[in-house]
Amino acid sequence: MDEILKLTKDSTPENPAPYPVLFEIPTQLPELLSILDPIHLNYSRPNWFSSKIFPYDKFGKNIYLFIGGKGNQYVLHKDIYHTNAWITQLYGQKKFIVFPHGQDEHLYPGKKDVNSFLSPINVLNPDLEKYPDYKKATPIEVILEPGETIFIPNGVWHTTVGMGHNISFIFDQLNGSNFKSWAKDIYMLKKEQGLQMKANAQYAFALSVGALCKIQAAFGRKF
Ligand SMILES: O=C(O)CCC(=O)C(=O)O
Ligand SMILES: [Fe+2]
Repeated sequence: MDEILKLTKDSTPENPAPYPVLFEIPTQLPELLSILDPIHLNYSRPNWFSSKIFPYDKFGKNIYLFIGGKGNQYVLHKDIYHTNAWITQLYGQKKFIVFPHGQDEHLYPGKKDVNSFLSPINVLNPDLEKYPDYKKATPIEVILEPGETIFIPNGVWHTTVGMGHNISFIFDQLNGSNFKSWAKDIYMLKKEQGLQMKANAQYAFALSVGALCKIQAAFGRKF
């Protein structure tokens, strides 16, 4: 941790630290969990991922600590599995560049599989000869300050740029609003890799856990 904090503190746009440096909090930094209680911070409910039936680090259920520095840049992407993301800035500033829905054709996503969630465009220096339609894209930029949270709805393209040394707390959300897209991704990602049996098994898992969460919610469980 000391080494990572030093590397990210010394990061410059010309010589950026490796990014992202991330920790899966429940497994790698469990001592933080008592400080981050409740995880949902009272603003992100219901979240079916709060159920133990979903394993960590699978199917989009993540609770991360991200550490970055000045000039660190994330890839332009939309979150895999159509999860919603809640990102809270704990320390330092990070710029978010977000593309409201309906701009996919300006962002040149990959054709299939995981690549369809990734764009080749460097938003700080777009290659307009190669990607001319990017000119039509209309991003929104916002600098997240310590103590602020940004909500990235599922399917929204986004990326980040570190303004200086910074730490963020990130978790994903699944509920009735994105369940169908989540289940479809769980199926399609395996199918497009040619793993039909695995796709079927994962889809069966997705439908069962979705049905279970809906039933439990009907019986009053607060996710
Ligand atoms: O905080 C960042 O740099 C980006 C995080 C993000 O978009 C993600 O984890 O999906
Ligand atoms: Fe993301």
